[in-house]
Amino acid sequence: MKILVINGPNINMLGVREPEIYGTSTYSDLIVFIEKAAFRLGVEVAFFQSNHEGAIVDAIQEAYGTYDGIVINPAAYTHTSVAILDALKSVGIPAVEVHISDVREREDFRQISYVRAACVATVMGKGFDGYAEAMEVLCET
Ligand code: CA2
Repeated sequence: MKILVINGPNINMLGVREPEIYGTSTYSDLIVFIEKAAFRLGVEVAFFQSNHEGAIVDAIQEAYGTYDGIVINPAAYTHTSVAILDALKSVGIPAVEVHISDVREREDFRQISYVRAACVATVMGKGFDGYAEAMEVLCET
């Protein structure tokens, strides 16, 4: 099984500010964490991070025919992007939405998720562990 892990805008800045929300670990730490979890699960994993909506759409389209599952934290685009929703629907690859923080406990504008309609599950508020849980869900799907 091949899984593509997509992270959206500012996830590359993890550990730099707002440690009370996102923790003190960096994006590089996140990659290492996911690689170890993927090894334990026996899945292949690849990573894509971008601050640009269109680049994320391109990455989802390019996953077609190559990847069996997508783990996606669209970050702020979660709450705005019909384009990412449509891209996930267009490729039909099973996808799991992940959020490091528990967005249910946060601002009103974070209560909408456009991408959720194209995902088989959502994991939120579990920190980095949420990415491992998302891969487990894909293995069982
Ligand atoms: O909780 C999550 O994983 C989020 O997807 C993170 C996004 C936020 O817009 C979503 O509502 C929830 C933010 C990405 C990281 O933003 C940073 C902000 C300050 C310092 C470092 C990262």
